[in-house]
Amino acid sequence: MATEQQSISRRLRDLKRRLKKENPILEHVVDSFRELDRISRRLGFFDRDESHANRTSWWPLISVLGVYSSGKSSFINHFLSYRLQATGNQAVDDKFTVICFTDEKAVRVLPGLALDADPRFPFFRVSRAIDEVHRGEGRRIDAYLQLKTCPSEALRGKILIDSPGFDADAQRNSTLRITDHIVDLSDLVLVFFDARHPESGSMHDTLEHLVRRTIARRDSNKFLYILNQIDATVPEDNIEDVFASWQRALAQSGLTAGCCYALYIPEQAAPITDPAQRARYEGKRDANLRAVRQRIEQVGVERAYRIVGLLEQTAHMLANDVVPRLEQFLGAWRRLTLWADGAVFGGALLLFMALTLFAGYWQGIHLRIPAWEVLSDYPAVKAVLLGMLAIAAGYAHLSARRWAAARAAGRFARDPKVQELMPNYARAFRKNTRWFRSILRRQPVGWGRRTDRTLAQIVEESLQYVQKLNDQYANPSGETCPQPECAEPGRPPSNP
Ligand SMILES: Nc1nc2c(ncn2[C@@H]2O[C@H](COP(=O)(O)OP(=O)(O)OP(=O)(O)O)[C@@H](O)[C@H]2O)c(=O)[nH]1
Ligand SMILES: [Mg+2]
Repeated sequence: MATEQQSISRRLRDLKRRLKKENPILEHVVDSFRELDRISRRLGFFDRDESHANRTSWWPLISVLGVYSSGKSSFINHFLSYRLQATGNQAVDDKFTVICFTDEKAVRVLPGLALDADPRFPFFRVSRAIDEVHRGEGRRIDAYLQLKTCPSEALRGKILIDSPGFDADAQRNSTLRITDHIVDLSDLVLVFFDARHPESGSMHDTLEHLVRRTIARRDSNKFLYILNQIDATVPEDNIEDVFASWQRALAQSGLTAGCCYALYIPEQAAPITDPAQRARYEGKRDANLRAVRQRIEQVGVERAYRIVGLLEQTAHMLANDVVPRLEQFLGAWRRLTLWADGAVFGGALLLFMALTLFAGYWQGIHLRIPAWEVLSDYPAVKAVLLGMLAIAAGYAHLSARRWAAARAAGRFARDPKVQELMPNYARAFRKNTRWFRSILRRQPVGWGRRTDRTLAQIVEESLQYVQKLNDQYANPSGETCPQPECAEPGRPPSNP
């Protein structure tokens, strides 16, 4: 355990060192996360090997999702200028590939376990999340994930995720769970569509899961919708019609404003013979590829806001969710323990009274138990008997506390916020009900006015970080879309 903690603090030190060069504001954010970790450990909410800093990707994360065989992997290879991912017209990718930079010359492929067990990557402990939706599947993490390292300079300081296409029949809950996880963590989500197959089942699934369900998100501006393979429209020269019908499909799924691009991958397309048509298609393709690239390059900005946002969110969560729930738990535990003690000791007293009355040991208000009087010559035996009685009473009280703790914890089992972090809450409940903790204590262990002030200070700091980021970036939200195909907010997406 101690080594786990050392390795967490070593990791955070490494992170700070790297961020110092890249973005000094984030370097300080690491310290604030450390403070939150300390508070969480004192509350018993975190183990020594846990850190709030592990709940996010510190590197900008770009995911490529969408229709199968739409060219997701081809786009990644084009972006990296490296033939990293296999491409082909059948469903090629059957698992998610996390791609990160390496200084080595060669590409390495590592199993999903490497991602599941390493807190520096965005899939840390994702097997648990998979287990929640599909019991036992978490063990098969290698079937869902792999890690590839690649020496392409375009990748330096970023993480890319390639994904299996959305296939109407093959979608399983675990895959959707991972997709949701990726969407939550990503700073930029490229959703790919295929200009060749506007009506496929995969298209329908993509519209449902990655358009309809995501448009109401607060961070919906991180989604870019890409109609790929528009070179397929060259023979009929009907790019406008194809684009318009794609836009209608998006609009039917609720997307009335969003960043939409039409393009094709230069290396994959057959040459266009007619010079005028070639110039038109290539002009469109290059402008859109440039715009997508620009958004990818900008993603470091979004990442910085995301991390600062997480800091504030975590401080709020501890003060407004975790601590009030622990207080409620303590209240329930106290009441149940008092009831159980009352029942056990009251019952024992009643039984004693009934037996002694029945045996006729009461003379008025005086109780005379002959066997006890015989023992008056043996004080040591009396002391041992009284000691045993005290031990039995202590044991009964501890059992009542344990029973009450289990019952009180059970009351929270259906609370979705507790369910999400069940192991953490269970640990904090245990810490608060250890045998030497008084049931009369109202404040959770590790909580007090000072901790409350520290959390308020962290929230204040996070606002200051946001201001500093605003000062640092001329266009902090990265919301504008400097590309020709982008729809303006509030207006339907434009035609090409
Ligand atoms: N003509 C043309 N073909 C393309 C383009 N992009 C990709 N392709 C071809 O389309 C097929 C599918 O491309 P992939 O990159 O494997 O597609 P994917 O989305 O990664 O597919 P899955 O991983 O199976 O979901 C391959 O045969 C590519 O050569 C494009 O812009 N134009
Ligand atoms: Mg692929």
